[in-house]
Amino acid sequence: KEIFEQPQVFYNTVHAVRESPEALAYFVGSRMSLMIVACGSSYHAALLYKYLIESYCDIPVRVEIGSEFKYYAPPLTVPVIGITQSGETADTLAALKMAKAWGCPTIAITNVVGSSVTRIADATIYTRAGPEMSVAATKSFIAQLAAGLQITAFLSDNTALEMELNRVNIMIEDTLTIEVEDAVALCCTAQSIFFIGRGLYYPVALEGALKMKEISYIHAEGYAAGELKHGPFALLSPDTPVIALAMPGKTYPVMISNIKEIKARGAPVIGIGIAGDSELPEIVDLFIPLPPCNEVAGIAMASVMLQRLAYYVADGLGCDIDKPRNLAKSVTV
Ligand code: F1P
Repeated sequence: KEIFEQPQVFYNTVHAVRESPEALAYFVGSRMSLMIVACGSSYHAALLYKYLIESYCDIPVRVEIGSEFKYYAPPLTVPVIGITQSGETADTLAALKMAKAWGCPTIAITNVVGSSVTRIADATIYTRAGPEMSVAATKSFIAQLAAGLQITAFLSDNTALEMELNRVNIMIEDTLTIEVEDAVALCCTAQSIFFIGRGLYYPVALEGALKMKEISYIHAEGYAAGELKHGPFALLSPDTPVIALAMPGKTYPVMISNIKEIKARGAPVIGIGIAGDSELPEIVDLFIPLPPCNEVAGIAMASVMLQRLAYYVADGLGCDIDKPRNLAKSVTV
């Protein structure tokens, strides 16, 4: 249900952020650099923000894992953004409090009105995912992505990007019915699964792997595609499928060569790309075609596709999808 709500969630969040001029004004004073802190899926959203804001706005962005912030972050007086669906994640709250104590302006991006993070931060931008009951984040991640894209469009004054965002909900809708049965069957028997991507698709791969391990209990790793040769190649085998995001853009040619290297080492590859691609289907074991799209829609569509894959694998293995073992919806201690 929550996966299916995502087209509307994307649309609602883009429009809600557009209507938050006071909170957006906090970003305007921060043209020098930004820091973002978050945990779990929200951390993966933060990595997407870094790629987006650095490439569209030329603003350096540093991203820290909430639980590591206190060890690595030097006192800086840059604006610090905390992304947290629940607004209650202890490590993210602690990081924002530290940032405030250093005199940094703080901005919360959260889904929950009146949550603790809104009382700590100087300004809040709300995502509009609605209540998320499932422990694994799906629609809240897409809402965070929508907010990040709209913030990027605002900061770069990029009306073309803003226009593109008006269509992404339709593109997500088109992703919800694409056939994944064969890929699910391949994953259900896997010992371990690698998810690989490059550029913006690297955080998407990290999030895909997190969804898979959270709800199906299959060991999964997200990797920057070029890093696989620095160790994980040793693990490649016919029992270790690799899910490769080979979407159009500047990372496509090098993804194709990464996939060939993986195939040469005996691992089956599920390629996620664009319908009509003549090269990718020839070199992978299974091809999942997404409708033709640009990069912005592509990251949303690929994220949703990986959520669906994890969902059906977990379902096939009889897992309790909404309440995975050992996990809590928000980690408050
Ligand atoms: C962070 C998070 C979620 C994850 C799980 C535990 O939550 O890691 O991404 O799905 O529910 O917490 P939040 O800070 O975004 O609320």
